[in-house]
Amino acid sequence: MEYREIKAPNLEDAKFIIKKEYGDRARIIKTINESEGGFLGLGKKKYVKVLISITESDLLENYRKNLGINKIPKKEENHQEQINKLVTKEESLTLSLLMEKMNNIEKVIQKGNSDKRDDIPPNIAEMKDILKENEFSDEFINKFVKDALDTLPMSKIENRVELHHYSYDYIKDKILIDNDSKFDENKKKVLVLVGPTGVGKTTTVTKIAANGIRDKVKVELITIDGYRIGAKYQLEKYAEIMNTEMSSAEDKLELQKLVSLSASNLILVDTIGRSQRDEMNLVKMKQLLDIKNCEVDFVLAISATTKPREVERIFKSFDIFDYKSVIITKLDESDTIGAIISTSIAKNKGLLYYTNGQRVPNDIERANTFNIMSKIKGLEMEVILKNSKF
Ligand SMILES: Nc1nc2c(ncn2[C@@H]2O[C@H](COP(=O)(O)OP(=O)(O)OP(=O)(O)O)[C@@H](O)[C@H]2O)c(=O)[nH]1
Ligand SMILES: [Mg+2]
Repeated sequence: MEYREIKAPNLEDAKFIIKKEYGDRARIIKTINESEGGFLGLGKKKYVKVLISITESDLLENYRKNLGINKIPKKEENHQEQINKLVTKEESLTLSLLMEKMNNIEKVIQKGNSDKRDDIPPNIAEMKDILKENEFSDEFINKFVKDALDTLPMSKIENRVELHHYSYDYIKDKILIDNDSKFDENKKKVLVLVGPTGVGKTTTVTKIAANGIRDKVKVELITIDGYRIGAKYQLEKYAEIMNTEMSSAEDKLELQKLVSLSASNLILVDTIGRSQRDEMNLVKMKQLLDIKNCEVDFVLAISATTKPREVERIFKSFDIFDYKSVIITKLDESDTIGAIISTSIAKNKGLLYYTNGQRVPNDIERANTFNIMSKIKGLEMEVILKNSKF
């Protein structure tokens, strides 16, 4: 079974197109009235979207009939050639129908050859699109589709809201939250922030410090970024404002000494931003950060603005630090975090914080499943609200 979405100015036009394109055997499943454009609610253009089901053989047969082509194009033929062949035969249709037809032909070829969505029910296809829109990895999406098809009865799949509930729980149950990294006055803990350049490590270190101080934790800041003009100064300024200790370590011995002698409960180490491609310097930094005789957690800071294809690479490059958890920074600049969520799930890393602005100390939140799930766009509002704490 194939599913098609037809867009037309009104239902009558949509039916005309459906009849012309797919003949009598196309079945209308759903009609949605929508509007687009306009300004402040004025001048919106109304249109209707109609979802129909049709079998693939009928579909191709109808294309063939409509376009006056006797042979169904072979699958191995170049897609563009197929489209060109079909389009050049088309002389009588109006330009709009022609455009519609080309889109549909492209979809048939794509679906037939690559996506294999032929058997996917429309609600699962829609959820697949939502996950894609949120930039979840292909691996995550494919597993989701498989699990949904394997575990859900058809009655639940066909109920859109039920499927949204399932999807919400599916993702929520997989997200890991780092709840262990609690800072208290009875022990000494070192938190080392590593990550690519400019993601907001120094800013985040100061935000965590300020929140620690607020919670009556004795906090100390250490930077190993003492060489860069301005880098040390940036942290020094914040330490001064927060009235907390701040030191700079130039080598492994110095760092170890500072940590061993510290009487603080939370020692935050700010590191030098390193590109995920700069493997040599990442190894050097790892050697410097080899702190002994103390509880040390490495945390990867990664910006929500990172391109999806870079996310996995960053996670992988910083593997040498054996980081325990992840901080998502700059969520105010991009709220598309599917790539970071799916990669942290795949790599078994917990989410610790997310930051959502430049203001110190306000723009930081401890991660929990609810606030992370609320960042996923496209899920039904009633599903979000039902799971919301508020
Ligand atoms: N919009 C936004 N900007 C942020 C956030 N966190 C940090 N920044 C800004 O990002 C810029 C870089 O922040 P830093 O804290 O210096 O980043 P860094 O990772 O320490 O940079 P390097 O040490 O050079 O690698 C600054 O302008 C910060 O104000 C955030 O959550 N949202
Ligand atoms: Mg920095």
